[in-house]
Amino acid sequence: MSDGVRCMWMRGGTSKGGYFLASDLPTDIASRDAFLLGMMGSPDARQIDGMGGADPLTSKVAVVSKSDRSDAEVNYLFLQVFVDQAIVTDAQNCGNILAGVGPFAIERGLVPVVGEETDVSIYMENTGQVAIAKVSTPQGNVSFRGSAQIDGVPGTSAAVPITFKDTAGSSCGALLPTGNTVDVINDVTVTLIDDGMPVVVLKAEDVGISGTESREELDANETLKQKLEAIRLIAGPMMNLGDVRDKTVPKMTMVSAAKNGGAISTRTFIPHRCHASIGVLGAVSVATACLLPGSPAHSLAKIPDGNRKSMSIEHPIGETTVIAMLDNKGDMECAAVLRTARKLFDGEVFTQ
Ligand code: NQM
Repeated sequence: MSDGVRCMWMRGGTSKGGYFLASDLPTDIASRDAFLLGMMGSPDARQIDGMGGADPLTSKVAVVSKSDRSDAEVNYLFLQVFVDQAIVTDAQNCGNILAGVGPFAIERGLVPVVGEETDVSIYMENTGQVAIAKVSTPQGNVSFRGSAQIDGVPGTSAAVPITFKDTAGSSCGALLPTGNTVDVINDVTVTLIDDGMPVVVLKAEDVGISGTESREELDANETLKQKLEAIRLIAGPMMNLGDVRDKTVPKMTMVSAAKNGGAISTRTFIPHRCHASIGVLGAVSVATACLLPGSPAHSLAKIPDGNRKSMSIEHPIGETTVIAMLDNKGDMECAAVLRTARKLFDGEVFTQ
């Protein structure tokens, strides 16, 4: 394809990527993926010949369309474009890129503005759940300006609070796909959990780190990376994800006691590089693991009282707060996370 394709580039939460209307992309998946790899500049560690930022967090795509479902206004398909391999995968969702979907859908005319704030209901095709994003729409238009701050993004922007429901078992079929709160893989105690994102939760000390290391230090720790990948390849089939060699799930989250007054501290591999912070749905899964007696996270976590728990999930560059709303049985009813988003450009992108 030598013609340009209409695209909006946006920061969504702590990620960045291209937002497309489904109708602007080839319908054939092989042609679509070839286009996306070319426009991102993959495979290449520097993505020098494309739009990608040489990091999995900035090599992402949202494909959005009007929904004909009764419970959602738009459909959102998330695609991860690998940086250094010719792979485009829909095997995971992304709650950060999700933050840009509401504003994008309004700007493209898929959803009407209804007042100062507009709720956009979004069907997440990757996992089959609906999220509600509140978008700031003063004077009939999307506004990205505001006073909300999220760790990992300088400055402030308009708040985009997102509420998730029914995230348990999004990709694995059950919150605890093995039926156990705890499993042991390669002598390491793990919780295999999926509350919106499949995550292997393990104690940092059990794989030889303190949990206070920087992203750069962990990315340079080849021994740790080998240990994590060995556990991940065994965990994949146990979590009903099949062979995960070429998949970006499950994520690997190492937990330790919170250092800054939060609920827990985390370091997450997504899965082969350390996350600069933590994914949105990844944070929801970790928060849920904290609530499960017996899990490696539970013994380290500081859990607030009450059925509405504000849980600060600490990460290498700050924290992400998950508001967990529990039902009377103590199960997670819904979770909310504050994100922000920003439009960076609107135009056409080209592939080779
Ligand atoms: O867990 C990175 C991100 C993500 C995913 C990743 C995400 C989520 O920070 O919902 O947002 O885990 O690959 O964008």
